[in-house]
Amino acid sequence: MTRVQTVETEVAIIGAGPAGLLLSHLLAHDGVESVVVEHRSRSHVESRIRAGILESAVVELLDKAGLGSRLAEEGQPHRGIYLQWPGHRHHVDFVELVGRGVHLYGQSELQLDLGRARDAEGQACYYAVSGTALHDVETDLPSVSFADAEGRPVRLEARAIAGCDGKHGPSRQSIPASVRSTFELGYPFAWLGILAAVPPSTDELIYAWHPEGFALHSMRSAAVSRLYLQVPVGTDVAEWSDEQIWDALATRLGEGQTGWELERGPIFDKAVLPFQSFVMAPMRHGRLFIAGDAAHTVPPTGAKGLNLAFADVALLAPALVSLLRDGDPRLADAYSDSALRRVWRSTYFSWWMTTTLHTTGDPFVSELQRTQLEMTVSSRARATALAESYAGLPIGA
Ligand code: FAS
Ligand code: PHB
Repeated sequence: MTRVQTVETEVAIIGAGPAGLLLSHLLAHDGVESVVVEHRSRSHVESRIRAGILESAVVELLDKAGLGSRLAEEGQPHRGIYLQWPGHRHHVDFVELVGRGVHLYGQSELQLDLGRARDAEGQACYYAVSGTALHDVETDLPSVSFADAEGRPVRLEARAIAGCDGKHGPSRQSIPASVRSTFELGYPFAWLGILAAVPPSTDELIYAWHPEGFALHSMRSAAVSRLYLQVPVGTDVAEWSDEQIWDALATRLGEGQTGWELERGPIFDKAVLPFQSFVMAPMRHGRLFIAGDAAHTVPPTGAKGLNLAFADVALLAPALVSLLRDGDPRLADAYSDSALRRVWRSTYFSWWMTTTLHTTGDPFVSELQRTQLEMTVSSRARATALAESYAGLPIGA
């Protein structure tokens, strides 16, 4: 019978994604120790292609935490976005409207920065674990058990558990069903996303409504474009040849855009990204605190998923420091309500962007969508509301 190795720490963090690693970093800077437990390999976690847009408050948070140097060098500041429909393209200038923009910086780059920062501070992190289970979350001495990469049983004894394990992790289920409320909204479409070795055909993101379906032109660098197109739910990426993808993108982004052409190039990554909106409340039960996709997921149209995860952590870190270092439970008691206020605002904005820009095939809805877009680009008040939500509110607002 293999002896169980017992490890003691203050905070057991489940998940080495952006939420888990940022939380360990912020806790360490305030003298609270943590151990991170991750069930995928480090190379897998760092290779995932995901988000690209960072709100200005998140950029400030990362910079203040000493994580902003590569972001400052390689991240691209964007003033705003283009909203378009056939024959119309309008730039919404967030900086002019609300005094702040966004940064374009791939989540995979951020994951590398976070991993290196944690290495430099000797962060304890178990990768490639299995059988993660949470215990005694309603007591002051909760624990997490798992088998390490070599299959050896480990029990992590802590004073709090942070569930940063994404939408498929075990933390969510560790809040009793009698306590837990879940809210879910499905969408009848998904995105087919590509990475292509071709310079972007635009300086800032283009969100395009088109009768054949939505398209988004984003980017990762001066040499790599990131593009998405609306596809039916359940689409298999193998159904789309590279030529069909480029043809659809060229139509949806280019129709009626005189003098503009979409540059094509070799596609080196493509995947179908499902759409779902999900919120779980509360985001705290006893000594279990949930952050990031473990508590909520939003469709990517509003570029909110990653930003919400960081906003949760920006609230959770000081709450845990106050509770565990200073014995003051007030921020921890307020964490769930404070986090959920921003979660629902971002969920609403993601729903608004998604339902405004994705075609349903219903001509009546198409007229409403086109009108919504026209009103947004022709009314300063409406454009300001969009800018405020997309560029993001101050964290804690
Ligand atoms: P994550 O899911 O990133 O991390 C959770 C971690 O927990 C993972 O590493 C997982 O392996 C680990 N874990 C799970 N179960 C575990 C267990 N039992 N034991 C131990 N560890 C466990 N957001 C945007 O803003 N824009 C986008 O374009 C965008 N595109 C996306 C594309 C895809 C395919 C996906 C899945 C998400 C996308 N998102 C996007 C959202 C995404 O960026 C998330 O919001 C962000 O990764 C959330 O970070 P975390 O909460 O840390 O969760
Ligand atoms: C991206 O660059 O991956 C991206 C940008 C904006 C979105 C979604 C994804 O709304």
